[in-house]
Order: sequence, then C-alpha cells, then structure tokens
Amino acid sequence: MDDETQIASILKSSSLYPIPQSLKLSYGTAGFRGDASLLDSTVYRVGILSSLRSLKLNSSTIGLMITASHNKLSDNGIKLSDPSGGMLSQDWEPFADQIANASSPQKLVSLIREFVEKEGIVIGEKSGGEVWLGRDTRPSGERLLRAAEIGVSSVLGCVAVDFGVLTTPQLHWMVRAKNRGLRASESDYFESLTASFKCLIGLIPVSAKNSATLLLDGANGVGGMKMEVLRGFLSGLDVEIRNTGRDGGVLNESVGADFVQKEKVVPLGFGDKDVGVRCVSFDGDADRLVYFYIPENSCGGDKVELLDGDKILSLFALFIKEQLKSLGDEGKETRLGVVQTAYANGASTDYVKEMGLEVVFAKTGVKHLHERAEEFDIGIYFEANGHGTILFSESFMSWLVGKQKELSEGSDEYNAVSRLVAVSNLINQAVGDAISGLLLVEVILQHMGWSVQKWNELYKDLPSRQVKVEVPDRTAVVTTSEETEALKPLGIQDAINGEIKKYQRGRAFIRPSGTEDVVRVYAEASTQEAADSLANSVAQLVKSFLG
Ligand code: G16
Repeated sequence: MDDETQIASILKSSSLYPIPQSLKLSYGTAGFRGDASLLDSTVYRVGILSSLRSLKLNSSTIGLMITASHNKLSDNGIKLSDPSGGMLSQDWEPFADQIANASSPQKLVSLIREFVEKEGIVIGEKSGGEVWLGRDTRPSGERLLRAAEIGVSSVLGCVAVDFGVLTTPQLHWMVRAKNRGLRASESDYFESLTASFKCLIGLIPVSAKNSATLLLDGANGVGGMKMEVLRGFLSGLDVEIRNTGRDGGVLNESVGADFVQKEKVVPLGFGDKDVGVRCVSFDGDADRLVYFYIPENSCGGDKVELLDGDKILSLFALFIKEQLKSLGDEGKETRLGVVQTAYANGASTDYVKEMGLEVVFAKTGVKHLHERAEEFDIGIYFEANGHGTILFSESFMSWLVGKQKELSEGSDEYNAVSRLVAVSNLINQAVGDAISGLLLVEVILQHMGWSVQKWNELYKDLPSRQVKVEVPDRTAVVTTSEETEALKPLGIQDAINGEIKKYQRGRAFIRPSGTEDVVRVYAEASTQEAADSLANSVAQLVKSFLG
C-alpha cells in the first residue's frame, strides 16, 4: 500500500478519531465492547478493517453491526459478519486488536500497510468493496455508525451502506443473501420467514393447534420493534409484545433474555396476571431467546420456570429426529449432531444423548459453536443463554430438495421432507436469531399440540447457578479450550475441585467474560441450595485468588 492518496485518506480521517488515552481493547467473545463514549476510534478503525476484508474476499459484502447486545445501555460494541453471514474469521482477530489499539495515526497506517502486504490485498479507486451497516436502538448507535462509515470509505474504492436499526441476525441474514445473489433487503427477510412459517403451519397434521397467546418481552430493544412489524404479516400466531422500549423501560434493565436466564426471575412488565402463560424473552439485539412461565405455586414470588437454550435445542432435536425417522434408512444415515458449551445443563446433554444424537462441546461464543455445527448434515447448536440455530449442509440440502421432487405430494415422507426444507428456510443459517427461533418453537409446539409446561417436562434441569465476580484483571484467568478447567491462576482449579467434591452431582467452572469486565462462575448440583452454595464458594475463591 504505497499509494499516497490512500495513506493521506487514512491519516486525514483518523485524525477525526483520536484514540482515548490508555484505552486497551481486545476482540472478545463477539467483537469489541465497552463504554460507548470511548469507542469512536475503535468503530472507525473496524470500519477500515471491514473494507479490507471485503477487498480481500473479491469485494464481497461484509456486515458491521453496532451493538452491545445484552450489555447495559451506556455500553456499545461491534459485531462483524463475514460474507457467509457468519462471524468474522478468527484469523483476522489479532489484526483487529492491533489496529484498535494503535497509539497514533502513523502507527495505524504502518500496521495497515504491513497487513495489506501480507494478505496481498489490492486497493484501488475501482475495487468495489462494500460494507453493510446496522445498529441496535442504543442512543450512541447513530454517532458510532457515522464513525464506521468514515472508516469504511477511507479505504479507496469502498462504500458503506447504512441500513439503520436492525437486529444483529437480520444484518447477518441480509449479508449472506446478498453474497449468494439472492434478494437481501429487510423486507425479503420478513417475507422469507413469513412464507416458511406459513408452510410449516400448513403441514401440521391434526388441528392440535395451540392458539393461546404468547407473551414477548422485547428487552426494550430492537427485537420487540421488529416483531411488531412481522406480526402484521403472520397468521397462526397470537403474540402480545411488552417491553418495546416505548413505555419508558430501559434496554436490558431487569428485562430481556440475559436477565431472565441468569436470574431466573420475572422480567419487569410481567406478573401474577400471567401465571401459567407461555412467555419468551429476547436480548438487546435479538440474537438470543429464552422461554419461561410463572408457575401456579409462585404465590406472588418472582421465580420463573425457565426453558433456556438447552431446552430449545432439545425441542428442535426432537422435531428434526421425528422428520428423519419418516425418511426410513436414508433418514437414519443423516448425520444429525448437537453442539453445546460447558454451560449446558448436564440433564440436557443426557437427554440428547439418549435420543441417539452425537454431542460435541465448544468454547463459549457462537463463532466456536457454528464452526463445529458445520461438521454435520444437520447441526443444531445452542448456548444455554439462548443463542443458537440449526445448520443444514449444502450437500444435505441438495439431496433433500432432489428427494422432495421424487416423492408423491401428501405422503408422510413428502411432508417430512417439506418440513425440513421449510425449517432450513425459517431458521437463520447465518447466526442465532431470536425471531426465527421463536417462530420455529411456536410451530413445533403447535405440531406436537404441547403447552409450554408439557415441553418443560422433556427433562428436569439439574439445579444450577451463575454469578459474576468483578476483579481487577479478568485476563488473569486462563482456561482449557473447552473452558471446563482453569489453568491460571495457578492452584485455583485444585481449590475449585475441592469445593466440587463436597456436593452431590457437583460441577463448576470459571471463565473470563468476553463481553463484560467480570469473571463468570457456573455451578450445578443436586439441589438448588447446593448449586447456590457451590457457586458462592467458587466466587469467593475467585475473589481471594484475584483480589
Ligand atoms: C455474546 C456471544 C455469545 C456469548 C455471550 C456471552 O452474546 O455472541 O456467544 O455466549 O456473548 O459471552 P461472555 O460470557 O464471554 O460475556 P451477545 O448476545 O452478548 O452478543
């Protein structure tokens, strides 16, 4: 990159976005996150990176989403979508770290120069790189999106296209569709979901349909707002949307999937009048969902029965398995697998294994699960926090579509194949998506004729507890690749093992969060009191080892 015009362009634009003193960021579980007031230079620089990524991949479209998802309102962040719709390739994360932390415009230019040369990226006025931008509802989003635009267009021949407020999975879906030469607007997303949902509802055999209203907690974010639009196109689903953000509620504050899953309590806006009703919570950028209901015996308490990502995964696995069964021997040959993380409740893993499914474990972060799920014909991945989807391999899809043409319409086999095809269109193939996940759960419940309570009986969760511990330096915790054991600080794992031994069915682990400045603690045991006590003792150990 010797071109004077290019260097001048970056030097000029980067002077608009000086790096705040002593800012040290690292590319975490899902990109950069932090206090929004400190992120302008980071977002601008990631704009440059996105353009380079586009140029590296023959000017394919890249997605750049401004969001801090489940984090507090005053935070913000960036998630990047590769042309496939998946997360940015992990090979580029070290470069992202380097440029985000470059101390001066000159240092930035020299890092970019070096990288462009190493990667063989050709920059030119006519290179046609393109980056699609979206943001969640955070007030800082608009300002940060402008910084991203300037970053993108400071690379010669690259343009930014602003799609305004979107859910993260919408942007990933649109990027994937665009790069596959398909219709890729937001309304195409809604149309695709509506058509496949309608098809699946039409394939429900008996009218076991469960018409009871679903209550949605929109986390005061973008998900509720988009669900309101989609609701207008759907029939066969009655959904009441609360916590839309228009009624004075604050994003993610005592609402939303992260709150409900971690605290296992009723979100704001829900209460006694909703006892027994099927409810669902989205997170701040609508890439996660968890279901819940308030039990009959709650006696005015705030506890909920939680149906988390593990239970959603189990429901999906059951439905897919049922369809494959209708395909006889060919169905048996299909490699259907499940990907979970160390957070998966032990009872859910036992349940899917008993179903005869292959289960593999990955590190926290959808980028890790997604990769493992691609190894199967049909790979279902879910984190307990509600982030997940079902991936259908290209080869399996072409076999399925061919099969559909051979079969006689209306036969059991034909219907099973049609359901699988419709599921592959409904469920987001790019990334976990709360909206498409919700639609699939609702279809399956109607198909089975099940209430949320009946679904909850698939297996009984082992009692568990999650806590977070604030420490001076969370990077002092280093874990094994599956995050089940801590390698550092030295001695902490032996101490944790000592605590685990005291509890029946005890299991616990610690890991540094990649989205918040905390160390996370997970504990499981045979009773809730025991799980709480194990989590607290491990949290104490974290405090004493890390000060
Ligand atoms: C992100 C990732 C998820 C991960 C979550 C929590 O979610 O996309 O895969 O489970 O962070 O990560 P951590 O425990 O490292 O903070 P989101 O919805 O916040 O983008």
